[in-house]
Amino acid sequence: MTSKLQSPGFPTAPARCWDVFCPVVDNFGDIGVCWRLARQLVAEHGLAVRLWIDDLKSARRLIPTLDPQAACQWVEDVEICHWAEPLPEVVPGEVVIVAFAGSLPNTFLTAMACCAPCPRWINLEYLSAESWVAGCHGLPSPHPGLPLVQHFFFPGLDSGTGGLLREADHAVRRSQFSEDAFRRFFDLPPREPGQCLVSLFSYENPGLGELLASWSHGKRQVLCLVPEGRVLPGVAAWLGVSGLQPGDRIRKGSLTVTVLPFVEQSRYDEMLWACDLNFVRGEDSFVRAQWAELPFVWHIYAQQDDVHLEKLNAFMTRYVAGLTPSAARAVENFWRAWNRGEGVGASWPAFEAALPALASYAPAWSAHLQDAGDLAGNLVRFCKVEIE
Ligand code: TRH
Repeated sequence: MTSKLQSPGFPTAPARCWDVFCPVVDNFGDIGVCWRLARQLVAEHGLAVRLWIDDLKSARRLIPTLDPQAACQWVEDVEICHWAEPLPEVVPGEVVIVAFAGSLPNTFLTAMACCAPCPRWINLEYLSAESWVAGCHGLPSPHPGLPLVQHFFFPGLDSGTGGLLREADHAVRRSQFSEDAFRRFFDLPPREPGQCLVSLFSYENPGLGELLASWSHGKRQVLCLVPEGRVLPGVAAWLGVSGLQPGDRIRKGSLTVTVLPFVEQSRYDEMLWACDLNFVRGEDSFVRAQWAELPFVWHIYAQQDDVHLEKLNAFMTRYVAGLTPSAARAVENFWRAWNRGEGVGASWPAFEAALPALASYAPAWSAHLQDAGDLAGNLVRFCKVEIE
């Protein structure tokens, strides 16, 4: 891309360069999606990606080798740049993606307007299963003062949306997964006969105690893997301990809680594959649980005025449509209870009874989602970038 910018100090963008701007919300969140997308664009589409992150310190949790002091660095062939104020003066790439309602600095927008041709400008939205999504996917939104047009790109469940992120080698990695190797890595004992393995990655939840009590009093042995994170203080409080660290293992009745370290995304995938049931949250882990083809429970990110409950309903309506009425009811009741933090203990038994049906259904649901195509590939096609 050539630029009419005259400043001799501007570094030019590498060939086939895409800029991805990732605002870090709530000390963490959206980096999970952007980091995955950036690596996939590089590895599968041969693009040069500059990933701009405003909060490098928070991002380090997901990208452990990241140096939070470095303005620019390379990790896994992605150039990670600090999205600082003011932004360093660079010539924009041929595609500029702004994730999750981030807003670009005016200087960068002006630089985009000076390019010939102007970069494709994409507003990468949050995932939603609501019915309006397909109608809004791909819509243009002209900039009021500059000759730039932003396009909305919506992840989604159906063809006609942007689809969901899924690496091309996901099925191969999944088929090569060894539960023994996974257990050795995390120093977990061999599976006891009949034991139910659960991963618990969620936000703080007032219903947590009821859930742990149901498992503790249940007939079936439950091994609950809790990665370091926001739910851990609640687990510690319920167990009556002052704090929990990775490696801690505590038994109470039929329940054994094991705390795991926060691991890189590919290892987290393995955790999902190893378990019989996964509690996930937000957006990226929620999608990964569906690719794992196993029963899961979604803790959606809470928004003002309970807007998130509508999104939860929209997804549940779609997800349960292929289940028997009793399994569908069990999912709806338990997921609602978990998201409201009320009635968790009462709705657990029916949900537990539905687990075999959910396990049988999961591969078909995953296959259905794959019909919408992979988000990175859909994005590349949308931007009409030639692929060698
Ligand atoms: O962090 P999240 O709560 O993200 C959310 C959503 O994106 C939400 O829409 C947003 O508004 C909010 O943040 C602020 O949950 P999510 O999306 O599942 O991201 C967590 C990431 O962490 C995901 O990429 C999986 C990854 N992960 C690991 O890499 N290792 C781990 O050990 C664990 C537990 C998770």
